[in-house]
Amino acid sequence: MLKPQQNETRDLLPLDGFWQFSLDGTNYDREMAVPGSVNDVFADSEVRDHVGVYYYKREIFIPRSFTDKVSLRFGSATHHAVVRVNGEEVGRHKGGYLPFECDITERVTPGTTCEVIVEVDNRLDMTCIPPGQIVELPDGRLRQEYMHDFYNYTGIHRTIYLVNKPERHVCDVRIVAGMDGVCHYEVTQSAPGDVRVTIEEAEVTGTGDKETLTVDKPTLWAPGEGNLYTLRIELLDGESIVDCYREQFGFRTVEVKGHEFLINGKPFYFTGFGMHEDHETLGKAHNDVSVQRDMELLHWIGANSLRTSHYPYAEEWMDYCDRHGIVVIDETPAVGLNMAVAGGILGTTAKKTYSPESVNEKTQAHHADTIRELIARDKNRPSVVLWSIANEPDTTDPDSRAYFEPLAKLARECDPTRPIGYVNVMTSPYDKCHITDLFDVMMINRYYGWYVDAGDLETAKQHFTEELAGWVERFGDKPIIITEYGADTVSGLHSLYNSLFTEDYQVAYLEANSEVFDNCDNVIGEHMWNFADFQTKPGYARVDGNKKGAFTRDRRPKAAARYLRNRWTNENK
Ligand code: GCB
Repeated sequence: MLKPQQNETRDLLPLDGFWQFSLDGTNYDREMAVPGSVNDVFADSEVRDHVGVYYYKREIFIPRSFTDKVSLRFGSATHHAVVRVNGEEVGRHKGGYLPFECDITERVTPGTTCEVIVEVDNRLDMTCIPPGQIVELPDGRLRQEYMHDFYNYTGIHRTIYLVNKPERHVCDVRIVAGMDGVCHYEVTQSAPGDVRVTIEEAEVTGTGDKETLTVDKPTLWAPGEGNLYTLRIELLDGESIVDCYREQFGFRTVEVKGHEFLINGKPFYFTGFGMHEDHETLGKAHNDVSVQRDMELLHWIGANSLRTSHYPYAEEWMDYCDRHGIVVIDETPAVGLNMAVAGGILGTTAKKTYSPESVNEKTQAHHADTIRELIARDKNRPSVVLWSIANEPDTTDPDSRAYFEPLAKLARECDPTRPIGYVNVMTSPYDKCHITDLFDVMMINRYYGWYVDAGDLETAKQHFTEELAGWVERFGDKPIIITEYGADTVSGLHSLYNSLFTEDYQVAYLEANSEVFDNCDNVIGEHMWNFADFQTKPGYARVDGNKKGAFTRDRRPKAAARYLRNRWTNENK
């Protein structure tokens, strides 16, 4: 799905600001800011603890100039949305972190107002990605349970745009451009007609919906070098331009060869973090300056990459990565498909994960939708080098294969140009996992020295080294990225004795883990968990959230941040 844009043929108006807000759809006695998470805003806990639908209402003006195809375009609504204009449903969407668009042309009159109501539902059940369960408590209250540890923030988290685009318009474009300067594009139009496609910086032009353009000695997009080109698509009616759309892209090549990950033919070593869209008060709301701050800190620390754990991030975030040469592992919202892991790494319940009562065919169908929608959104981004189709699913259950095999196939069909992977959980090592062979890269989350061998880093190193040797023996032709390793750390807490939760222990833990990675040739990347401390679900045994950040939640560096900066900037890891 294309991002909306303003240009010579298209117009858009952001609908950010205060909307009327209600928990029952009749009594709009509150206001709620868009974009924003609803949970940390109100002083009482009625909104915070609500399990169900939140109603947003606003009168909007349709400008007189909006006479063509008019739509409402949402960056995301977490987790489900029904959109009504003047009382009529104009669209609905399932899934909390991907965009959707509702055509409202027939419902509105340019130059007049209309009433927009957005019903945002925060409930997660087993058909959802991520999955969850609603438990009815003895006193009739509802409690939302889920199998991931981060807080289930809800709301309209990204900008809503009122969009006007020509009746005949560019629906989509797919661009594949390699380091050889060859750019294949494929335009989808809403109705057939003439087209002119130009790479603006190189002044090469094509006249078909599907063609190949060549740029002589292009300036490559590369890690740390966000060199972008612009593909301008013009739909023509004789001499006149009826629609125009500009899509940025980069010339770069990504390839997995043996146990190496090559970007533009050169071995790439990932340094960086699994992250979260998570901030005090904002929750999961997108905010440009917060993204910019995080990116500046990534640059400072010497990180060249990140994983959008555990859901697709805002498009503005991805644009930033494209512009600044930050390498991205792009993850679907499929986190918590694991009945044995209760939020963190080790749980107690041993229910079967894949069954009609838990992760089932409907979950799989929706999981497939999230793969399609994610790839449709981010397919042209040079920053994206690898798709992660799930985080820490149960893959010890033989039924995991029937669940994942079609999804891996689908991801490859949606994008034959990028490698694919999934992120493996500690309880599913090389001799128990049923799906590793379906993927190009092994991504593994390991907590030796924290959830196991806590406080005993010598044993942790030994166990981790042994496990890596097992992976290499069995799947030695594939690269390994350590997508999580980390230790909860209370900023300001110190000890001479490497006590858990101290800054000293976090540094010692990172040192020990780094030693293990450095001794394994297949390891081609390290993403510490997590970039910053983040909020976790209520009722979960954490002191005000997950404290594994290299930075605190307000982005102050812990000692670990300086350790990583030293490692990642000096050793050129
Ligand atoms: C994991 C999960 C991550 C958790 C982390 C932890 O394995 O992938 O979402 O936050 O462990 O800190 O427990």
